[in-house]
Amino acid sequence: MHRHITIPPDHPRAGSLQTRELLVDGFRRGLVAAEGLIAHGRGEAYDYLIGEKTTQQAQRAIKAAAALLLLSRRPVISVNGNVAALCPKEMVELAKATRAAIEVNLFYRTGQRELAIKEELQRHGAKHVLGIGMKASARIPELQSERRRVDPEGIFVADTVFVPLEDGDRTEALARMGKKIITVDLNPLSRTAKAAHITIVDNIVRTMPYFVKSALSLRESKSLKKIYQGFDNSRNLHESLRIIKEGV
Ligand code: PTJ
Repeated sequence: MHRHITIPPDHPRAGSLQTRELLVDGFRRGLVAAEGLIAHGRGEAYDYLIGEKTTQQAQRAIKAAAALLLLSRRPVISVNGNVAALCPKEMVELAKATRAAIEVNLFYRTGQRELAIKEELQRHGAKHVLGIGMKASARIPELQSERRRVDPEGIFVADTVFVPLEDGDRTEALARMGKKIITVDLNPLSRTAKAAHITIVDNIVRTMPYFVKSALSLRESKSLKKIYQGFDNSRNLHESLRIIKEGV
């Protein structure tokens, strides 16, 4: 029997508790890895330090990321268990807004979870989901075992990959393959945060609605290159760290 808790809407930490419930529910539905619950706890700690808001730096990073996806010829959006539990609808909306492909790409890969995530994305309107089963047959060089498998029609041939909440080894390997990397990571000190070209230091729950809106509003823009080229990720990470240290 699963316990269901009702979170009082006036609880001072209602938002954060609701997000936890999404993950726990995602775990019970077979979307989230047990390790994903721990990863979220680490994210929460950084979120607390950053003030649980989408900072101006994060807003700038989101706009640059939307511009880059729109400029790319073969953009791919990578979805893992945590992302599927927290924001499946927005991932599909972003893919549609930027004409990106969606690929399920798991760190703790199991066929069952892959399928559950694919179905969750389809329930939210995804037409075609890459990276499932034998289709994930190409390999990221230098990585070991199951963690290196990617879809030969997706991440393997992508020019830009959006990999939120990603492990450092894989982000670094994808960057070495010459791909432009966009990530969401609340920890500005992580290897993923440093290896990516655009790091959105924000909770993915807040990021995604803003990301979809930005992509939709930039679709006709003539300044995409300017927006993307004006973005400096090391400055972005430096400023995000300063906010954590100094609170402003
Ligand atoms: O579903 P799978 O098998 O692909 O596994 C997914 C996880 C997230 C478990 C896997 O990719 C993993 O172990 O990731 P890491 O190495 O723990 O990195 C996740 C990063 O995301 C950490 O730096 C966290 O601080 C950060 N993070 C966690 N939750 C959030 C977050 N960043 C933004 N928003 C969040 N909600």
